[in-house]
Amino acid sequence: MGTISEKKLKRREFLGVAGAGLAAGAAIGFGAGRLVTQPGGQGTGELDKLALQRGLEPEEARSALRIFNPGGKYLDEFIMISSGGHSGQAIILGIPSMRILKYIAVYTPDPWQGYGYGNVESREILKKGSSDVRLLTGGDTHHPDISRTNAEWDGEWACIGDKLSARMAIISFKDFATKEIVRMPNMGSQHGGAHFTPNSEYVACGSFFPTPWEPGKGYKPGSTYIQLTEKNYADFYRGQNIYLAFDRSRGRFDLTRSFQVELPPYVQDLEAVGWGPSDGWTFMNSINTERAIGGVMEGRPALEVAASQRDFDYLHIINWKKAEQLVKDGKAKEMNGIKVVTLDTAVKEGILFFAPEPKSPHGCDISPSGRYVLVGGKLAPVVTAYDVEKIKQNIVDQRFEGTDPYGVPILRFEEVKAAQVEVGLGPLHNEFDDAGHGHVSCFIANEVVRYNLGPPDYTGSNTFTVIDRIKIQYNIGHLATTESGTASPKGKYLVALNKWSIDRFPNVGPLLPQNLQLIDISGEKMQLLYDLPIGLGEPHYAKMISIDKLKPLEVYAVGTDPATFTVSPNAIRKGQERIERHQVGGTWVSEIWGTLLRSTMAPDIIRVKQGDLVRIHWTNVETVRDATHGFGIADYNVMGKIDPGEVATYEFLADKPGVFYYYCTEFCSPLHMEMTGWLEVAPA
Ligand code: RUQ
Ligand code: CUA
Repeated sequence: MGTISEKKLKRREFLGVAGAGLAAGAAIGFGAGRLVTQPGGQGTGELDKLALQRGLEPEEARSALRIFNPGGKYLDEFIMISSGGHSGQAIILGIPSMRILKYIAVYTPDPWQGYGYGNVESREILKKGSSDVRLLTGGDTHHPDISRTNAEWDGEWACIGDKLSARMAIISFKDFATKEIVRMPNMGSQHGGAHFTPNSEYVACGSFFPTPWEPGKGYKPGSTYIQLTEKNYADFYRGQNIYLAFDRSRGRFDLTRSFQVELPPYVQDLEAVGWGPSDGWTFMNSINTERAIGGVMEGRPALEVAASQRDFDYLHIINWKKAEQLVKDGKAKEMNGIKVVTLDTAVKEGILFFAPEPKSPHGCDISPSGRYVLVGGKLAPVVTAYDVEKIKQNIVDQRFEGTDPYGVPILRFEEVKAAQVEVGLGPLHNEFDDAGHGHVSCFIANEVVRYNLGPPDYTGSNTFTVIDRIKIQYNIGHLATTESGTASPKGKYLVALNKWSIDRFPNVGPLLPQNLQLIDISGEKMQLLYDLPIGLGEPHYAKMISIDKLKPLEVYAVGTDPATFTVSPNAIRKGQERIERHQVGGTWVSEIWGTLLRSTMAPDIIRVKQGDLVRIHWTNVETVRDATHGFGIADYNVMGKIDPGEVATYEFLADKPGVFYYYCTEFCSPLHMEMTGWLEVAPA
């Protein structure tokens, strides 16, 4: 074709390049009237041309303008904390720009952040967060949450769970760094999520795989053994839901005030902790209520077949306030360092109830009013809405259809259901906006589906009806809307966290990035704005908080120990540097107190003897923002950073003689290349 293709013509018409379209303001739908076309109609049409040159459709060009954030401007309205999946990290992004601002090392060492490479503070965090089996240096982060005041996020702390080894981590939003990891007792793995109670008294989290469970003794990783048979599984394996007591002033968990509820050996899945009418209650999904154990090579059907037989599993309903009172009344049993409300006690005292739920469900989310629990059917193409008021009334009235094999009362489905919304194939997670809508990810249909909630969340007609849907590329697992999971979501944006991304990006080999897609949810029709490849582990879940709720530090006050945000006992001032050698037990310790200031590492010569334990306390005495210094020693696997004002300790055994270089790894000044030193290890 000699001239312009039809498609291009159409686009040119739309862009207003053809004909009279270039006249003032009429040019292109993407606001370029203001940018390039001057009043009076004398436009250059430069943006139009650029869009054409790059083959961009008008909507694509418009989307680019809607989210583009030039350097130096602060146009982002939200900060998103996303899990980094099997990278063991958390990801911080700006929304709507979708720019990645930080990876936070949580369960996995990271040399840039000085996490796990000789740095003592982070080593202690990883050590404390390990099990008795061994030091754990990997994790599978799934679900973050943010600390709450009156059920609203206050932006002080975040927590994020490790699915792999049942751990919970606390991150401070003062410095976006991990402060503590705890290994949750009696649990083998977790997938309930991480959920702050409305005033951050506890973080609730449920187990995934049931653990072998010695009655009265519980489970200890690395020692409890009960042979895996179908009978033993039913009789001597158990799930758990934990309430980790949280000390918000220190940002630490307190196991002595924490408690657990023992659950039947179903595979417990995601949960939610309520507010408003659901305050005091936890709702939690389950799969495999068939109690299948697998055994394809032992003559049994595959687990996924045997575990999907029944049309209903059980929504677990836990009265956690009552459980807390039972613990205070001394009715819990101590097992492996935590108080456990046993299954028998939970049944007897009215702590635990079930409601049938179709069918191997996944996400469990509470509507902004606190009135509805929305369950994504996964194998059933419906979102089931449970009415919390009905649940509570039926419990008061003791209206049950029977009990499960462990005596747990089962509510009648029809009595507690508010509605079922037919959404499509593979519904997983529900997130909400400020206009009474739910948005559910449909994994098989590759869609986000929007529906109306019921009153008081949505008071119009057509309650619990699908009103819009948008295609996603591809296989959306999870999604996040702004401040969903609180009483007042903000609307505007939705991020789809997709598990597949085939054909979205240039091929960089068989391991493909995951794909995040930004969607505008402010209008009647949802609109796709942007794709963001994430070259890290799978982002299972994310939370988006209004940026003005965060009050991060700019620098640490000089001499700060970031673990506690107080003055470190090892803080020194410039001129107070010193080296000491002393014996602890049978070991010689060379202990160094040094300072970092552009462009000197003092000391710049450290002489020790082979076999010494070398302990270096660096105080970065800078007071200027961004004056971070790095630290790395050749051949000793020591690496890290020391932020302005920070005191950080690095430790290693100098077991090989030689003369080793160390240097600042951050290009911090014109004389950065000179910011170096020597470590001399004299042969023993
Ligand atoms: S969430 S299995 Cu739907 Cu943890 Cu990813
Ligand atoms: Cu300090 Cu480079």
